[in-house]
Amino acid sequence: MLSRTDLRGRVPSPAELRTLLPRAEVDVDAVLHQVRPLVDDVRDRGVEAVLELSERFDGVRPRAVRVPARELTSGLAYLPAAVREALEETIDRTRRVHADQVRTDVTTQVVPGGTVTERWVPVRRVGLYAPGGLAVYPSSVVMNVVPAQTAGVESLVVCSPPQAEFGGLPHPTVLAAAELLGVTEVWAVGGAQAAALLAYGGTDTDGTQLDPVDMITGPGNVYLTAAKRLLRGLIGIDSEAGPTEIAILADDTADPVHVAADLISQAEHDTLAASVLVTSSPELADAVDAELARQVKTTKHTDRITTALQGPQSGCVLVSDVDAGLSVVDAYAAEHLEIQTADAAAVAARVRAAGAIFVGAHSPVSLGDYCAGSNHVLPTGGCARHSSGLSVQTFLRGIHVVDYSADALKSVADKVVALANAEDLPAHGQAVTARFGGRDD
Ligand code: HSO
Ligand code: ZN
Repeated sequence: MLSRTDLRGRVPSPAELRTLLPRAEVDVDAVLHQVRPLVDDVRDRGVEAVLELSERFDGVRPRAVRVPARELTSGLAYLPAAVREALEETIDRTRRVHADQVRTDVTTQVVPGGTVTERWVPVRRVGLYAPGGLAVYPSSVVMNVVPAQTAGVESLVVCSPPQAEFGGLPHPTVLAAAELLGVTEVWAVGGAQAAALLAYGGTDTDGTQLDPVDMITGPGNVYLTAAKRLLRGLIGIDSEAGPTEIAILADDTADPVHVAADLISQAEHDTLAASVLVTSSPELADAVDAELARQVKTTKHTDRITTALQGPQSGCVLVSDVDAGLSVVDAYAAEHLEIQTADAAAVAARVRAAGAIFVGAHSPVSLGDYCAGSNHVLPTGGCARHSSGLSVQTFLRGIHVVDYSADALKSVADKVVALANAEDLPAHGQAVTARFGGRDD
């Protein structure tokens, strides 16, 4: 079922590996020319343009962008008790993990009378996106809102596409998650127009002001990603999200039933989702193929999953041993990496690049998607080589506060002057010596 790449007996370089490994080609550039006019239209015509675009892309024209306060609670009524309990558990676990990420200001005494403090200040206002599309994602509301709230962001708005089925409101499970998190501002807008409205702000149909944000986070389709790329600079963004990915590093101790189930679980998101098995055991590869064939038939979204598993972005990579497998998974830098090998914790500790790592037989990715306490907004497309998933840190800025006394400045004045002169910027040095009668002694 999975196409195979045989790397046994070879040790390709990281650069070579990047070309050998299966990976989706998601061409954000290719849609930029379609997205730019939409973004400009929202900048120029605000909510009127947004509502037209919602009608065109979501098949519904909401009465207003901002969900009225009385509708915010409507989602909870729709929610089955078991789902509410599960969301509450997720919120609690996610809050506990993210509370431990809070950073405290650190002051370094560089010399007597001379200090540098790193002060952590939350971004003032953020827009958090929960996608619609093939599935609805109340869990993504939790994963965006919890780190922002924990960081101390004072103003946040959740955006999610309007649903024709629900009268132009976002999906009720999204509203319910927002309500359980204490979010008071939700906008019914999706795609590129959501990013543009968040960046530029506007005036709603009833005259309410929709304030622009300083930063947008959260995954969406390629149009939202393209809009975020266009707007970056005016606003901050998290790393660009492509289709979801799972890589599993497994040896002959792995259970093929679990491996196949986990590969299928992420393929369920999207026909472009990537499921990659890296294994030192050809027997396991065969058993996983057989299991995939059996399990795919019995699950709900068979067509979507089959397309994803058979796509060029999915496959099985055979390696000589777990060490070689580690080089492969590091080069691939998966959004999600499972380690299903003997001594999984020790192997996991050696991984250098992954959005999140799931250790051993009882830590499937879908646990992390919902209830582990970890964040599921993670870097895709190899971005895990340089970026991290969403965390409290995403919403904080570190500001250096420099505080030197006269003596502390004087004691280093000659060094500043020397460096300033070396860079042919003597006025820099004079800004220091001016404080000591123009002399640098
Ligand atoms: N696996 C997705 C997150 C998700 N899964 C939400 C289910 N719901 C990207 O990490
Ligand atoms: Zn998932």
